[in-house]
Amino acid sequence: MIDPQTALIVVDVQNDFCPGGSLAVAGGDEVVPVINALAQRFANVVLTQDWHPAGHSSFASSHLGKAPFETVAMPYGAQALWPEHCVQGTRGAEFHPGLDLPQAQAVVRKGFRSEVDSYSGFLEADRTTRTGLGGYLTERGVSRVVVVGLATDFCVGWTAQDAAAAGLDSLVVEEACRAIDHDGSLARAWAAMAASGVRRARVADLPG
Ligand code: VGL
Ligand code: ZN
Repeated sequence: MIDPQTALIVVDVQNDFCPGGSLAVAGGDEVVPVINALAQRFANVVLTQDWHPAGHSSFASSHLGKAPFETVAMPYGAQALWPEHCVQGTRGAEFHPGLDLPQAQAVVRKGFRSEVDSYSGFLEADRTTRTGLGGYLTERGVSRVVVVGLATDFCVGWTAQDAAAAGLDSLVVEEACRAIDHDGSLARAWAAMAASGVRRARVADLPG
């Protein structure tokens, strides 16, 4: 068993990010058995869930003349636009049915404010509004996180970087993640994670 000061953060393993979903990540469903097995070794498991209202500002369909993967200027900076995904209460927003984590202790929803996106499980895209996950982990005595899920180059990467910025030891397990990889976004994300002090590991490198 991995020590109780470490938490596994399972990011956005939801139907819309898996094959057949509206923002499908190639091989997204392949992380499910890897995460199920890995999670058995953790005393603390937390999930994030992308959870957008209909008409969310990160949807291309909310901006006249814009297509998915274009960007738009938001008050907090450039926002990438996506197909409609993870709309609150829809099947696409549900966790993948194969995800078997009854032991998970908390689910942190994010992206639920119409005008602000949130790739990170800690800090929304305005880089000011906190989700509460940092406080939750600190109160629980967690000082290390292992981040897995979808997608490596967006929600996993931002979550892992914000964990490091919050002073947590932050590690991403590469074969428990899959990427969108649009326009070099995956290489950029790994570089940004490395620069932020996020460690990159494989399942075999983990203790316990
Ligand atoms: C994500 C794009 C938009 C993710 C969420 O989970 O990586 N990517 N919303
Ligand atoms: Zn989203």
